[in-house]
Amino acid sequence: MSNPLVGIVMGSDSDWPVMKAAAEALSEFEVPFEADVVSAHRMPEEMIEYGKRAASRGLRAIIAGAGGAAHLPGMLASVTPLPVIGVPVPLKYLDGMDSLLSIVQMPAGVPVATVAVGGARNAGLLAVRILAAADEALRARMEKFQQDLKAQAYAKGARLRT
Ligand code: RP5
Repeated sequence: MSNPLVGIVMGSDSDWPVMKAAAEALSEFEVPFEADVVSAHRMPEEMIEYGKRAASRGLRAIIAGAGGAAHLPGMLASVTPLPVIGVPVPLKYLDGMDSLLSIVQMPAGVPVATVAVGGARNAGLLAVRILAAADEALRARMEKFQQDLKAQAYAKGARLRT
């Protein structure tokens, strides 16, 4: 995809079944993105390089997902000025609590916007909102999306009543 505005990174390709929901959300809003495996533990130098170069390459936000000892979002946030959205990926044990706590408990001064365990779709939508803050057309699309959500909720309620 040319000129990506959002970088989706994950610790392993095994995270993709969860992380692809972020890509789908960005695609719905036609936001260009890139998706890569950048492991904090298995390729630390490359991970730091990715974070350092992200802003100058034109990215405007990073979505980082990892499971277990999930250090990727926080480490990226420590080397980039861009907003970093962390996605806790649930693994076989501990229901993703390990990943959630690894990502959410950042020290003051190094923020990571953490979504729910497995919440990659919301990570994608949050990235859209970040971009929409300075993009009127994108903001209008987000408002339409929100109106549609409300209409769907009403329709479901109406089904219960009939
Ligand atoms: C984490 O280890 C990755 O983010 C992934 O969630 C987990 C397991 O990775 P694999 O062993 O499946 O490659 O760093």
